[in-house]
Amino acid sequence: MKTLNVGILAHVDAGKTSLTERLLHTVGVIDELGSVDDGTTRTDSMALERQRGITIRSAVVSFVVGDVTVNLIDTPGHPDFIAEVERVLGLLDGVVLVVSAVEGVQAQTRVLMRTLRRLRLPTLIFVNKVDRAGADPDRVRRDIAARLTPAVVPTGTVHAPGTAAARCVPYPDSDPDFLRQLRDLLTAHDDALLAEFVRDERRLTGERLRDALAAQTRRALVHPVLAGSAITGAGVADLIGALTALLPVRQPPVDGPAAGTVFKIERNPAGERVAYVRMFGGTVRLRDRLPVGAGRTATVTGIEVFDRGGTVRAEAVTAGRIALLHGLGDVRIGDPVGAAPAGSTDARHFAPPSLETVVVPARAADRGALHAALSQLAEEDPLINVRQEPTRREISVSLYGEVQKEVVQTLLADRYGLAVDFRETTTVCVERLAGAGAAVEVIGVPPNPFLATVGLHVAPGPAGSGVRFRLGVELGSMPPAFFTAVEETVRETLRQGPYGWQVVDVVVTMTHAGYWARQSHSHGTFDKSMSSTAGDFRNLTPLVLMAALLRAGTRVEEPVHRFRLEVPADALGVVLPVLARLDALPRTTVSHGPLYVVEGHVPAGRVHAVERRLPALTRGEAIFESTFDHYRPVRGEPPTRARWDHDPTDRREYLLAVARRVTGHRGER
Ligand SMILES: Nc1nc2c(ncn2[C@@H]2O[C@H](COP(=O)(O)OP(=O)(O)O)[C@@H](O)[C@H]2O)c(=O)[nH]1
Ligand SMILES: [Mg+2]
Repeated sequence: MKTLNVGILAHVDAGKTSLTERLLHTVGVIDELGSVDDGTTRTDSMALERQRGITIRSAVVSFVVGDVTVNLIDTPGHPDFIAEVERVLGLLDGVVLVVSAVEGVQAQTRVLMRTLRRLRLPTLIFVNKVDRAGADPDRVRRDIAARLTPAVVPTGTVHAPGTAAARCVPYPDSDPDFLRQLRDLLTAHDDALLAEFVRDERRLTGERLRDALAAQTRRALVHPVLAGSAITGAGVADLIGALTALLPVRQPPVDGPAAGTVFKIERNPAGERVAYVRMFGGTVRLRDRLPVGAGRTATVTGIEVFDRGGTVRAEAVTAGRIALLHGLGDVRIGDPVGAAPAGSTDARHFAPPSLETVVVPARAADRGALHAALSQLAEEDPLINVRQEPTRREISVSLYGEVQKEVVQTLLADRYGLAVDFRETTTVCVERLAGAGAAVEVIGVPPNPFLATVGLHVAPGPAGSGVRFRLGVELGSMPPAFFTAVEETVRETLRQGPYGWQVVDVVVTMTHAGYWARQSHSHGTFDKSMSSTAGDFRNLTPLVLMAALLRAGTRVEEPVHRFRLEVPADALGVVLPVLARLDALPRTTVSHGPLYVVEGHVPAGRVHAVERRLPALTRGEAIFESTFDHYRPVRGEPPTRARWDHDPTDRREYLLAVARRVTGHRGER
């Protein structure tokens, strides 16, 4: 069977969940249309999602169009849950980006489109809510071309926008304006098409141009813009047609080795962990025993596939499809199932959480239960990155924002009966290298206490490149397990640089490697005092790396958001000084009739303060949106982060030991 995995992405409230529900209804999977406002949709199934009317976790529903199984993945639009979007991007064949016909392009729309373009993910744009008062599909299309991408083409027209009777009518192939628009856009990306046009204009018929539109959409070169309403259903049948006509439907090989990726973890009511797996190749059958990453294997004890708005038990799941697999044990999001899918990476598309806070149980006796509960929540949402500070035993989590914080609080109360409070939210900084540096410790040369030689060189990498580890020595010069120990320890150590923050965008090269081969006493027992073990490399690597980092020098950088603020014109005078006091720097201020639109940058740590102040200053009429934009060096004394125990060794001891060596009697080398 052919398959198509489509993500529904948008700014919060553009109508993703309503559209998903409407699509299920239109294809006949559900008889009753659920509503976000009544808390009855298929995809907002968590109690909290229904109460709040926002999507927190991605959800999968499935239906069949012709001979194609379509899996739809509804995603959260609130920036606090961007990690959830990130986790599904790698499994999509295409995307429907929803834009409201009333609000138009919003902050998160731009963040998403930038990423979709970078990933070259085929994307249809759906202008939703054409029925709502104030809908202006033409303005929104111009907005899309100006602020998202010029490579767009509307495929129809909207009659009576802004009324319940709004209708969407596709342009016929006989419409000369439509054909001219298609021709201009499509020939810009296809020289063969352009040559055909130059040779004989009449050869570019409506049919020829529609084929070219599909081909270029599948290559993510252009983006058709459709319109409609999730509430009235206008335009939705055309959207369904466009899914299979314009997005890349696939028929992956079902024989060959099974290969899939875990993208979501859930616990069922019995407490059992269930893994959402996107299959990229082969077939997984019930009771198959499969590798599941990190050298472990597991036996599949249950398979459910998505069907008609729910899930059904199945004997097998084949390439292209999504399934719930039972029995995989401790798998984590991102783990492979079977063979690792080709080209899979753990690449980051969006910024990591920029805030953190200490979680305090209402009753001190609940601390153990709280740590266990947060660790379970971290299975679903690994980026909350639960940590416990060793001396005061405080538990801390990383967050994107205040809404996510409330969600964590409510989940702890609802699922685990734990009442918690939060300490003040603080900003998570990063460390970036100021230059290059190197250090080496040689086996058998005091004061190196470990049976290992490790030399490391560190240098700044390009922005966004993360941590890259390279070998500057022969791979055959040591057993592979020792190299693995060094690389894993390098990545672990970089989570806390000299100031305690994650070191980003760094290239680490192993310049020296050495070990003592396994020695035995004459009577045959293993002599540990003369034989290197992986432990020697794990112990020595942080010392060498930290010395190299200190020599290179690191700068602490803080996250900065880009903001967009709409304020009533008469409130601008009181708002601007408050922004200035909160370090929010306006770059442009443009008047739009009765409103001013202010755009600029604000430190992530100040966003919440700005949001809190605005309602009182603007009679509640301000609209403030912000998304992460970049890191910038902190001014003044760099903040040091408390040192946590997520690795077993005491960092401060490392630092002191290393600092002593760097300045020690052996001098620079
Ligand atoms: N009038 C109108 N309202 C809509 C439409 N689509 C969604 N809504 C409303 O917009 C709000 C947000 O919808 P929702 O589906 O939760 O958006 P999401 O955050 O993108 O998932 C809800 O109150 C919906 O009833 C539409 O096409 N027309
Ligand atoms: Mg939603």
